[in-house]
This record gives sequence, structure tokens and C-alpha cells, in this order.
Amino acid sequence: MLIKIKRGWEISENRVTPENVFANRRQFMQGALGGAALLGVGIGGAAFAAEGGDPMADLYPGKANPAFGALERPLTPEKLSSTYNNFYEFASHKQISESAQALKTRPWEIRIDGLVRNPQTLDIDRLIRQMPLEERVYRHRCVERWSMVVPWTGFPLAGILKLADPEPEARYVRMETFQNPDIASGQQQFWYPWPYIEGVTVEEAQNDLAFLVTGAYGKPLAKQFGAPLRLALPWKYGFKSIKSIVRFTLTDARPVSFWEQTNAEEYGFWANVNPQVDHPRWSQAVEQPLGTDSTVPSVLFNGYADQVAGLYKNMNGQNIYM
Ligand SMILES: Nc1nc2c(c(=O)[nH]1)N[C@H]1C(S)=C(S)[C@@H](COP(=O)(O)O)O[C@H]1N2
Ligand SMILES: [Mo]
Repeated sequence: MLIKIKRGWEISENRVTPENVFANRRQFMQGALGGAALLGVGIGGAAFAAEGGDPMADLYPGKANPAFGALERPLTPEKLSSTYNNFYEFASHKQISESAQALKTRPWEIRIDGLVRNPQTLDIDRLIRQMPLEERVYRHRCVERWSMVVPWTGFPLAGILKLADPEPEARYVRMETFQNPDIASGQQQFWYPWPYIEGVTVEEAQNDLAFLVTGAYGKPLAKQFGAPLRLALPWKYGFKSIKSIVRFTLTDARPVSFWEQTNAEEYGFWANVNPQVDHPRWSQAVEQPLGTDSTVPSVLFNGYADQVAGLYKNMNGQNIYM
């Protein structure tokens, strides 16, 4: 039997009108930011202070990579992007920035396994120290139709493959988020297929745009963004950009993601942005940048066709936009 559950993006056409979404957000912002302003610290800043500072703080801001800089759209203010999040481990609504502070991001181990010559478990700080951190400004397009532009700091996902040294049969990279329902109460919602899983092909993982994020806005990554390590795949719908990763597995079997497992009719493996291919329940033609009251046209591959269209040249018959 198919259990019918309600997801954040199961919103009817009329509820995603700018008026409703942004009226609600404004109300929330007044509440949340008012409180943070009184304390004189941002939510992320407070958490770092409480933990005695992030051990990697000296690495930020990363050196800006000009190849991923100028976008025709303005940066999304940090106050907006860090208080309006999708992180179902903490709840199936957007206001998880405070509850996510319960996540302990040190110590944190990353497991690399599967079809690799160098299976290993690394401490996150050892991993971050050995990678060439840089800052890139990326667009992010959620399947729900909101979007943002964020300066991430991190390193190419290809760096993990290099450490792993994949066997020739490896075709996919499967990634997994932490699991700890005591801290992440969303994981007590047993009808979801925890832990959160995502996957890409090895070829996609080796594309230079595929980026592992350790920081944002010139600082170590805030917990609500998916600290200490999250993915950014800017040409795909946002749910592919898995947060708080603990494991990379090279495999010859196509991974079934959290959302595909939940609802395969609506959320597929490829999920490349295409304004001409509707979601089964809403159009994808436009998007609403966080912090604005209007919509703008969405763009094929979210504006990154030059870098990624070649990955999908010979894929007739597969719906690479779902
Ligand atoms: N582990 C995990 N990763 C996740 C999600 C999630 O719920 N859990 N949500 C995804 C979705 S739908 C989006 S749009 C982005 C949101 O990232 P942001 O909150 O930093 O904007 O994270 C993605 N990665
Ligand atoms: Mo999303």
C-alpha cells in the first residue's frame, strides 16, 4: 500500500503564489531575526561560539574562483538563506535553523567504500585540510520553485574519487547523510526512508561543477546548510544536493534516492532543471528568488548548460529532467 504523506513541496498551485509564501516568510523573519538581533549574534555564529569555535575557521573565506563568480542575479542575503531551509531530518518545514543547532558536527567521520581500491574512513578536518578550498557563487533551484544564489566554499567532488581510486566497474557515487533520530527529530517520522540518500554517475561526479561544500558566506558551513559537508549540484533540482554527508560509496547499481524511494512518480534520479518539463503537480517555467516578491524565468540546466549538457548527449529515452 502506498502511504500518502505530505511533503513540503506538496503545495497546490495557489499556495505557491508569491503573496502567500512571502507573507508567511516575512512573519517568520520578523520573529526569528528579531530574536537573533537582540542577542547580537547570528544563529550560526552563536553555535560556533558555543562549541568553542570551528576548528577550520582559519580557512575561510576561501579564495574566490572567478570562473564561478559573476552571475546576473544578486546574492541571496545570508539572513534569508540561513533561515529558510529544507532539511527534513529536523522537520518537514523550512524553519529548522534553530533545531538544526543540535547536530554535533565534531568529531565527524567520512567513510569512503564500495568499488574502490582505497576504502578509508577519514576525520572531516583531515579531509578539509588536504583539499584545495575555493569560493564559488552558485545558483540553487529547488524543485518547489524557490531559488537562491549563494557563495559556497569547498572543493570539487572529484577530489573524493581521487582519494577512493574507483574500480573500473564503479558507475555511480552513492552518498548518505547521518542518522541520529535522538538529535534529528524528523528522523522519528518512520514513514520516510532514512537515512537521506542521493546519487550521481561517476561522470557527473567528475564534472568540475559538482562541488562539496564546507563553508558559505565566507565562514564554516552553518548547521542548517548541512555542515560539516554537503553537496552542491547547481544544474539539478536542489534535493540532489545532499547535506551532512557521512559516506560515499562507489557502486555499479544506480542508487535510489530518499525522494525517489518516497515518490518515484515525481522525483527521479536525474532531476536536471528544465523549465519546459513540468513537475506532475506544477509548472517549472518560473522560480521565485528568496527575498523577492516576483518570479523570474527558470533556465535549462539552471544556467549551466555549457558545462553539463554534454553529460547527457546519448541518453535518448530516459527522462533526464525528472
Ligand atoms: N540530508 C538532506 N539533504 C538535503 C535535504 C534534506 O532534507 N536532507 N533537502 C534538499 C533540498 S529539497 C534542498 S532545496 C536543499 C536545501 O538546501 P538549503 O537549506 O541549504 O537551502 O537541500 C537538499 N539536501
Ligand atoms: Mo528542494
